[in-house]
Amino acid sequence: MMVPTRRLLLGALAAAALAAPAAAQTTVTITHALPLDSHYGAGSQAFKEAVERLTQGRFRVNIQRNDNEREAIEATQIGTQEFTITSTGPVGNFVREVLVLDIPFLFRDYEHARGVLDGPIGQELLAKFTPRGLIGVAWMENGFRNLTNSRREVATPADVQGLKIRTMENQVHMRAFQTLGALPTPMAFSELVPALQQGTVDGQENPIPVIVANNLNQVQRFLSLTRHVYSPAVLIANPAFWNRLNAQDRAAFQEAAKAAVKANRDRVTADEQRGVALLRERGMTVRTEVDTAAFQAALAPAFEQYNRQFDAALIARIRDWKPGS
Ligand code: EAX
Repeated sequence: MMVPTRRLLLGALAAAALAAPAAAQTTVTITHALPLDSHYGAGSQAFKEAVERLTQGRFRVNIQRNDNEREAIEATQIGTQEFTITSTGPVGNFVREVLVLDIPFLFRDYEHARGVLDGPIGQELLAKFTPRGLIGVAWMENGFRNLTNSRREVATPADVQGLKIRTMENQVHMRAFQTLGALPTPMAFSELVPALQQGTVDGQENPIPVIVANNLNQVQRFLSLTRHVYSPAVLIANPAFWNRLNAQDRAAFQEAAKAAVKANRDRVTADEQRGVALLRERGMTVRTEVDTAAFQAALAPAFEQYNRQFDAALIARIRDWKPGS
């Protein structure tokens, strides 16, 4: 029998390679409301890098910006995109149980918030997404929200009275600002800057990472570090896409989600450290000392309402969380 020459062998392999279908590559889309150079962008890029590496390029991640978070959640629900990173602002309209997370002054600091969301409570709340036609993949972070406006410095609840404040499409936030005597106007993030430029609203509230990433210093003069709400974000997936993944690929996407959470939180921490100085450099008047106790006292009627309206036991579990508990 004739021994095949090396050339014949390589020829056969090349033919076989040409015949074998290239490993099919699937492109998945993830959106978020903020630019790539932001705490959401840091998360989505870490997600992209890990998905493409862990699936040997069988999946490619396409990152897009959609600054209407409610629309992005709907698109993920119906499957015109596979993933979105969104604040919990509009999520309560889809998964009511999540609304408790937006109660003002519920979280003491980042350790408290991250500890609760990374623990059993966080998992319990992620599981509430499934019956609503969404997959809650992982808790990410937007940050502690602070008040900005173009009218006056704010240090006490009295300073908020009568201000027209843009809020997210979130009934918990709207009730809080109504209770403080402000005039809350809910709108999508996509409408915020024009509304501030045209004076439709006087102010808005967002974490320092959002104010920095979107140059809100260009349309707002005063920033007060009210830290009145810890704003979680969440990575959501389309159920049909997620359930179609085999176990190995789903594990790869979950691993990538962990990388996204770490990159996102690290960026929030960095932005919090540099934010005040940077925004002062950009011309904002920043008030770091705010009468938090007075804000909490002024919100007492709202807290009573939240306890009646939502799961009071869950609110207490969150409030009483301690490291290691
Ligand atoms: O999630 O709408 C908001 O103010 C959010 O903080 C922003 O879209 C980032």
